[in-house]
Amino acid sequence: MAVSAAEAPRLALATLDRVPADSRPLLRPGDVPAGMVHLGLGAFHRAHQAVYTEEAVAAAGGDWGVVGVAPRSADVVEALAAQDGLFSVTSLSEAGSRTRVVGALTGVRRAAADPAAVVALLADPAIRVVTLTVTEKAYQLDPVDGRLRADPDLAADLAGDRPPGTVPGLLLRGLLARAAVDAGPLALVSCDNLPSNGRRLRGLVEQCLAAARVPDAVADRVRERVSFPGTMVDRIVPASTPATLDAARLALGVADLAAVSAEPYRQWVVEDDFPAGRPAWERAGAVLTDDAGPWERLKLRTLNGVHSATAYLGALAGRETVADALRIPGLPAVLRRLIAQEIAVSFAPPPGIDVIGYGDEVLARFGNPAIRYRTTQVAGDGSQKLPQRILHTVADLRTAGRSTRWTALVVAAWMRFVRGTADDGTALPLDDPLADRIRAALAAGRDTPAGLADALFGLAEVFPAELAGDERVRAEVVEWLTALDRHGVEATLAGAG
Ligand code: CS2
Repeated sequence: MAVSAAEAPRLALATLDRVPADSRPLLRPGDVPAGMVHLGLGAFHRAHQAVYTEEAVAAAGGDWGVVGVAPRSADVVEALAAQDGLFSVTSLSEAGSRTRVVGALTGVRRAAADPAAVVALLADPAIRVVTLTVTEKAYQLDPVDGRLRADPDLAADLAGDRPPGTVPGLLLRGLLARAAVDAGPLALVSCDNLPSNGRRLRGLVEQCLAAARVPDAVADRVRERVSFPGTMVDRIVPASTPATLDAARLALGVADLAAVSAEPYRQWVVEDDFPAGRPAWERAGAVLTDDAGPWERLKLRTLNGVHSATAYLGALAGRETVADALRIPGLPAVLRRLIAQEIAVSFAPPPGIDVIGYGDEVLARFGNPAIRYRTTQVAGDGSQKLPQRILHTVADLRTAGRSTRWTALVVAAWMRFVRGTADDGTALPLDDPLADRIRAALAAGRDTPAGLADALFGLAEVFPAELAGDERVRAEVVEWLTALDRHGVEATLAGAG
């Protein structure tokens, strides 16, 4: 029976009996001892690793309860704490929706409120796997060369001048505390959309050890006991909205303030390098492999690259969601050409995968009208996303002497997006860790297509020197910028055949 928002009790262990039987969790928080920590309690983790881990433990057992740590956000921690760690995932498709409560979390913490408790948790011998979904920018790595960024908060964390507040700082202090008590081996698993995410995370830890001047013997002890499996993670999970919470309440009969909604599809490819064991994620459909690299390139270049392309062009054309943007006449055809003529020929896919077919499925997933993924959400943090999503493709196409026409359109769309005005004159948000640098570059340049291109190609954190100096790519980008400037997105795409 539907209950109104005001009268619905909160989702919690004590109210689970009010939840329809087929929506109840597979595990009861508290029944399974903690074995994992997850850093980053955003919607993606709740709809992805938490679901896989709950299903794996329900199928195969193991002490793999997850302690969820939010680096900063208080809201999600408060909501989950009040719900005994329970939350629901609603899978949305045109055919209907299905809501299920997930019981993977055995506890939640907010690092900013008590960093020492999180460092102690990372040093707990019971913890043998740490997964991360903290978004690209939280790694504080330069997207072009993977070097640690010069940032005052990070520097203070690495110097040990204060309790750690950044993700690299928490990891470093946690690993050092772990080595000090000899807590045993650990897998540190990046589940963010970074290129070679396992290698990037290893590089991050190495750079932190060096910057903090950790003595060699201690650094060696850390290195010997930590593995960095690479992963490819995939599920389209938009930010939750009041409508997400309403849908959960209607389905469950109780109020869930940590509810998320997602597409039904999900995929997880994980390198099987866990020195102290792992949940049987394969029992939940994950693929365990020796090398996630080809999967990661497939997904970052095709799914995420095309997501970003749709987001920039869609936002410029005033479309609120990715699904709305796909209804711009001519856009699906352009995206198919981008995939077939440039992305698919830029890298070696996993054996047996046809990139064009994968791309068609991706476009069908983006078109799911039940998923309201805002174009401006995908468009955010472009300086951190563009390199692995589009620019690595451009670099490989250049090396092979191939055309970069469609990837140049995506670069031009990003440039026009960060300039801050949609085709109808509406202001667009610049939500990016390099926003100040981008604004300064724009202010110093001329507001012409060539001036815009030159100003932004000069951002060395985004564009490697060889790419910024490539006259052909620059000319293609300027040509697209000129067309977008004169005609706007819709007419440009209509004439783009
Ligand atoms: C999106 C991703 O917001 C974004 O940048 O491209 O979050 C995307 O939805 C996921 O990677 C899908 O697996």
